[in-house]
Amino acid sequence: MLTLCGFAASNYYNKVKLALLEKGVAFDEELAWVGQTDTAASPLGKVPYLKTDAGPLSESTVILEYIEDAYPARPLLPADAFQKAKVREIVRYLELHLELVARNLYGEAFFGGKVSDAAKEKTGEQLT
Ligand SMILES: N[C@@H](CCC(=O)N[C@@H](CS)C(=O)NCC(=O)O)C(=O)O
Repeated sequence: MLTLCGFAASNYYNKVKLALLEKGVAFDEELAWVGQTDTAASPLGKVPYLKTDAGPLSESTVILEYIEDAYPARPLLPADAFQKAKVREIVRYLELHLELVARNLYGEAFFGGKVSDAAKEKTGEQLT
């Protein structure tokens, strides 16, 4: 059985959760806030991490690759090598050049904080 650990406000957590749901793989969820993680499962204390019968895995993209390999019945990646690489390319762009950049705005967008106009402008430039 798989147990996905983390919290629902994490895009990385939801990335793995959606893959499991799309593939129809059974899993449990375990709430793990930042600061409450199992460092034996996630050495840097980040979420998500996945508990498997073989042991724990961390890093969302690595977890996605594991799920795809371990549960091939409903593949999310195309069989063709080039098309598969194109899907991974989109995922990488979203991770590095959208999510990480947009994260600069989360304090104001989601958590009632304030982001400076300069930070907003810089973030906007990075996203265009
Ligand atoms: N590269 C990691 C990033 C995961 C990540 O940054 N998760 C955030 C929550 S959205 C976290 O755990 N932050 C706590 C920390 O960095 O200490 C992955 O893809 O799983």
